[in-house]
Amino acid sequence: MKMIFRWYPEANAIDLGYIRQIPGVKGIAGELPVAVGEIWALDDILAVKSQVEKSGLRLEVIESVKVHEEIKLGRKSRDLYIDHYIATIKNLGKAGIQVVCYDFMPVFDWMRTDAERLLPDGSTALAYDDEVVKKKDPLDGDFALCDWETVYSSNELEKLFKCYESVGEEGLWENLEYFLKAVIPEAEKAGVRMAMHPDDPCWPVFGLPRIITSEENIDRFLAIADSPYNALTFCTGSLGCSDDNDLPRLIRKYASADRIAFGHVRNVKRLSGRSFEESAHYSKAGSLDIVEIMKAYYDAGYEGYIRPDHGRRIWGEKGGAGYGLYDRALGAVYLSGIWETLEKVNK
Ligand code: CS2
Ligand code: MN
Repeated sequence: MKMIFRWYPEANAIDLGYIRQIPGVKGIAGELPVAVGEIWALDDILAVKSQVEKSGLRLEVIESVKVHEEIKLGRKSRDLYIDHYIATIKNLGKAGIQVVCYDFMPVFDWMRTDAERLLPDGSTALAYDDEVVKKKDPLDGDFALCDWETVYSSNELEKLFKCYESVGEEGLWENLEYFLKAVIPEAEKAGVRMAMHPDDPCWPVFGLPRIITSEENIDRFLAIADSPYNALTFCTGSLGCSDDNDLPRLIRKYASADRIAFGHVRNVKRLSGRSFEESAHYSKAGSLDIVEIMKAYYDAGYEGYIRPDHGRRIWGEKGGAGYGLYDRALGAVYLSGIWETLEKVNK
């Protein structure tokens, strides 16, 4: 298992030197500030890579290369954006990148109703309240945490929502298949494993289809291109929003078949109905058994990348919701500690 840490190269980026000080962390999952749909230039990738390497860390994983909405909608211009996507993957391969995390969620990525839910210990975390979502008209905006609100005007959003109505779930599957049939053979040649991130949360939100949500659907996704280059970013926090997903069993199943290229390990506390809040990584803080999760990776002989996922805001830290330094660092060390214990007791 190779422990890494997500890092964004932004103006107030977390100091790479600090990340290097987290015991056990060997590299980062990085990205470039390139607009969705544009080609990532090889020189720009190499520049970030050398910046990371100067700090004593490795850059072998990219999170993420976003898929253009035209591809997910299956519109005419998708071929152009797929060509751009492939060009990016080729450049990443040339730079020695091993894994690319991406997702296929329509319109927006992870969805929460609350960016600063106060937890009993005084920390704050991201939370999702199903009652709020049910009552909400997404076009009213005012969700604490959605990129999509700032990326699209409400007019554009309205049009997008309409378009997805006619695409529906089966249409989204067809568009995914079209994308994978074009991209996976090229990713194979480039030596880059494509690692699909599940939908977060793992159910349709605001009537938009979401398909990477369950064992049945993950099986269907993996069968579209039966190759280790068509793989998963197995995110326990996303799939763990629903207790229908037996995470340790799924990890054993997909890791032993070599279909997990990247693991996101974090905890989530399921509340009533479909509501949940993010918690510390520590098992007792949430609903997931993190030891069983790490044991499943260990037993499957997993040699891929793992990172802690969203953290709470603790110790007065400000900035990036879910992506501060402190709580994610605690998560990384906790996961490495479990792994070290498994190695020792199994010697
Ligand atoms: C998220 C996502 O849960 C997560 O890991 O932070 O934003 C994830 O990086 C994307 O869905 C991948 O495309
Ligand atoms: Mn994740």
